[in-house]
Amino acid sequence: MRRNREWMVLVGFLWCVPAFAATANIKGTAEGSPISGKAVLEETLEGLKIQVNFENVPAGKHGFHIHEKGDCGDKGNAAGGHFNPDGMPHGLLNQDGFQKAHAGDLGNVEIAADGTGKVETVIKGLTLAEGKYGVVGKAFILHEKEDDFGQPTGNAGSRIACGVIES
Ligand SMILES: [Cu+2]
Ligand SMILES: [Zn+2]
Repeated sequence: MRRNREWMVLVGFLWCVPAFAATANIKGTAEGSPISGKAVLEETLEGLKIQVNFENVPAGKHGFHIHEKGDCGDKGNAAGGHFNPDGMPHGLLNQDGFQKAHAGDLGNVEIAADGTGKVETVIKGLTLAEGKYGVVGKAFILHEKEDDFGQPTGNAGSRIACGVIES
């Protein structure tokens, strides 16, 4: 019996091995919007590496977050609020940590005059595995305006692009 149980634990463990990489295809929410973003997420020893390459975005700073629902309908509004499993105030996750920011608070993306911009960050604690801090099945949202880190969600305005995180 004991041996049987160990075997089941092993199978269970293999079943739960997290996806190693995930992607999101970010698209403009407005009809005919040229905005696009390709996101790649990878588990690393330092944390979850998130890389996004944006194209055709208006120049300047734009708030960029993970929102709680993987649904880009209704101009991105169906994605719900910021991913916030701990019920914390809005902040900047990499600086403030999980006890002082939403788990989806990635800050701002700076877009150059040619409409391109990049996100390259590693966030300790977020994961592609299931569970409280799992981001697969949630959505990236790019906002119209800069995230000024004010409450409750950074005053970043409407949702100009959205993409569901898929493993
Ligand atoms: Cu947002
Ligand atoms: Zn937030």
